[in-house]
Amino acid sequence: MADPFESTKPEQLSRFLGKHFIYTYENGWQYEMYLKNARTIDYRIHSGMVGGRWVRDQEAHIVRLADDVCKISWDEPTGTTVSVAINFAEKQLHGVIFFPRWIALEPIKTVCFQNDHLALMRQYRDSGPTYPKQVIDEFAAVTFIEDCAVNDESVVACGPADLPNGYATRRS
Ligand code: FER
Repeated sequence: MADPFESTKPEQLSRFLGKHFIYTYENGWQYEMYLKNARTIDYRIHSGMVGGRWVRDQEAHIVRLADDVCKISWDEPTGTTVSVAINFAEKQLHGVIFFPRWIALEPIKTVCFQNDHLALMRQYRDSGPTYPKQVIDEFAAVTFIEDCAVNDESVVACGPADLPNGYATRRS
């Protein structure tokens, strides 16, 4: 059987691991991601269809495409799948989000600290409806980037509503 992480090459990811960044898609949706280690991300969603949602320890597939470019892909317990390519040199990102039908109908059901509701999210996922998927295909401008340590539990430690004023509009 194929190794489910056969593309993951941690030795190629050192430049990316620990990166913490905030970005706004052209449709106005604002997101924040932390590359916690070679197979894990944490994130917060500041605005958009599922603004307010936040997640820690999401398993992800992270690969290097070039010195300043990596791609991060994952499958949520909700059934949403996401693939994001980020160019740190040009501060540009492209994301594709595949939302199951049940989230397009009632996005609010996923707006929570997901880690506290994993069984419920899987139940929603398995109840559907799943199709047709809503595909969101957008570029984003990366407005804030910093390097953190890996596995730092303090980077994404509260929900977006509990952050200090101006947190997401900082520029770097
Ligand atoms: C992103 C695009 C979509 C992202 C997360 C999502 C953290 C969606 C997650 C969800 O709704 O489950 O860039 O980055």
